[in-house]
Amino acid sequence: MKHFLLISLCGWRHQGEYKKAFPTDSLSLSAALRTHRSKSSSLPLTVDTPIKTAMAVIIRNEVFSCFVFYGVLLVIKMYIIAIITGQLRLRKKAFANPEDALRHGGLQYHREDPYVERTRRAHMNDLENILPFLFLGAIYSLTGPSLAVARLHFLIFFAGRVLHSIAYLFALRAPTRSLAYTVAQIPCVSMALQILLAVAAYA
Ligand SMILES: N[C@@H](CCC(=O)N[C@@H](CS)C(=O)NCC(=O)O)C(=O)O
Repeated sequence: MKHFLLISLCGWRHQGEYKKAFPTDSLSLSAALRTHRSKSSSLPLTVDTPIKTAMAVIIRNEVFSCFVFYGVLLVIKMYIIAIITGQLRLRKKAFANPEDALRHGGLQYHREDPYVERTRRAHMNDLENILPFLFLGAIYSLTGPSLAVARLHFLIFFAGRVLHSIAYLFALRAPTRSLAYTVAQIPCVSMALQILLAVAAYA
């Protein structure tokens, strides 16, 4: 995987070759990828085909696929909180914008509601934490961790963030939310340190 990072960085010199191997229209691209996949298990990791090799590594990387699975679930979780916020606004008649309030009964409903604000804070906290995870997890996946260890990182983060949302939305007794937040931070700190170690040689 160190080879991968290195060849990715110096791969810009091989763009002509990349364009030949991976045409820009999607049908030709998928055909080229299929051909490459069928051949690549016998291909040595050489610097003459850096981008092809890098793309094949990403596509075949099971840790990356595992990361994508949990990452996408967390994005869906965030969408669900946004939908809940919208529904609560309607139910509690608490609108953030005067035009919405006018449409739903009058300007008096241009106001804040404590529970709508709670769901907004849950969403904000997701943004503060899940976006960094999406960055860290993607890079970490490419540093060559074992699938079991990587899955544990992703699963702990996922479980911690789901519990954080539940604790926030249902106002569970403290310190449930703080504990969930802390548990979810542990794999993130671990991934950040492992990424730094993997790239320290290039700093
Ligand atoms: N921006 C956060 C930073 C620290 C944090 O994320 N704390 C967790 C555990 S106490 C939390 O749930 N904070 C509540 C929040 O962000 O609304 C804050 O202001 O609290």
